[in-house]
Amino acid sequence: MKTVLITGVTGQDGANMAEYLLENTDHQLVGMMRRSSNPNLSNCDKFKNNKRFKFEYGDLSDPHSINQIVKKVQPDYFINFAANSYVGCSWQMPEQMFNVNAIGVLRCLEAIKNIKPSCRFYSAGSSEEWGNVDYSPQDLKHPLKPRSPYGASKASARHIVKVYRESYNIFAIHSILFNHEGTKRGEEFVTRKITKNVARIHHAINNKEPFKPLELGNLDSRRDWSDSEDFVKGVWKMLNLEKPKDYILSSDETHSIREFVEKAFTEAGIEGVWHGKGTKEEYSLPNYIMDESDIKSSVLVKINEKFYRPAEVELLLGDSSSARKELEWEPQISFDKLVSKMVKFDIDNYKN
Ligand code: NDP
Ligand code: GDR
Repeated sequence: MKTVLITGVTGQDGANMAEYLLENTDHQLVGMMRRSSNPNLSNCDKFKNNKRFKFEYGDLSDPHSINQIVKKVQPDYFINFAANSYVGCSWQMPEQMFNVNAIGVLRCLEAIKNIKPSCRFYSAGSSEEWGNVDYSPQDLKHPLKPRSPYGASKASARHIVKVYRESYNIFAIHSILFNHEGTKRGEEFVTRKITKNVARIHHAINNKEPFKPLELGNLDSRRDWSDSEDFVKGVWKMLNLEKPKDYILSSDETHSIREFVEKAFTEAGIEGVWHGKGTKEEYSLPNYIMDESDIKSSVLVKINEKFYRPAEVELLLGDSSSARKELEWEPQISFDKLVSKMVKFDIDNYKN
């Protein structure tokens, strides 16, 4: 019986990985969670009481906790999905970003080297490491050009994983993951923010109530979006390779935030029109006016400059051909299906 240690198990990918492994392997799972004043375990509902799963407290910023868990659990696999993963806040807390996302990875590697060197380690890298891209689609030869403290922290993690792999012969991977979403996605990320707000506005329209618009920042950046449930399968394949090798997981398609907005509203049966320019641009219902004095209730989306970033990654588009060929990995959920799944879930689970 093998043991898999998953950090970030309360987040999107950690929870999807736990569900996938409980269903498809007979391994024991240990999920590391942070101490918090009011824990949110909603992503862990399906497995938190499973006999093959248990939680351990730990924090990537605390080397003692990482060492103690590795000593206690003696993991065969260590999947590090823990991070401060929100690019948008990384300018507000750059040092914390580096402490958790970069030095945190170093702490995991040190614990493995000193306590369980045969353990296979996975670290989640990001397309944000490429940032201001030179060419598309991006492959593993693309230079590291991060645009945010988050991207820079992940680029540092990339280097240290490679150093430990080459210096100590540790099975350690830092693959590049492009954006991936789903119904466990945090609400500060643009896709989930959109689908949650589409559900809110859908509810209001159905009940003939006024509604406030969804406020967004840059609508024209482009992302390569996939489903997190597809990605955890690819990560598990990487961890079971004969030799460690980094790969890219991506959909190999790119779409703008604007396209995501349109598709999400259309999915809910709401058709809007764009008008205005720059920060005055709006997406509105052409004919939805509660009464003449309430014309504003027809605005579905407006721009709020507070969601602009100090430096933006304008375009991401991955080349996952190596993963598709060598891992025989292929994403099952298309962009359209992803938007549809998220909108449907948020409408079905809408609470006023
Ligand atoms: P989430 O933000 O959903 O989850 C992050 C997890 O990390 C949460 O469980 C969180 O715990 C935990 N965490 C945060 N800080 C610490 C800490 N100091 N010590 C221990 N745990 C901590 O991220 P995702 O699941 O979306 O992403 C997983 C990984 O993949 C991350 O490393 C992310 O940077 C990377 N990635 C994600 C992409 C995506 O599009 N989703 C794309 C590329 C890379 P808590 O619940 O307590 O906050
Ligand atoms: P990203 O995801 O920065 O790509 O990082 P996010 O969803 O936060 O932003 C995507 C794009 O949307 C634009 N945007 C907004 N973003 C947010 N969050 N909120 C808004 O209101 C808004 N309006 C426009 C952003 O400017 C950006 O261009 C995600 C994370 O999961 C990282 O952890 C991961 O490494 C990368 O994907 C790959």
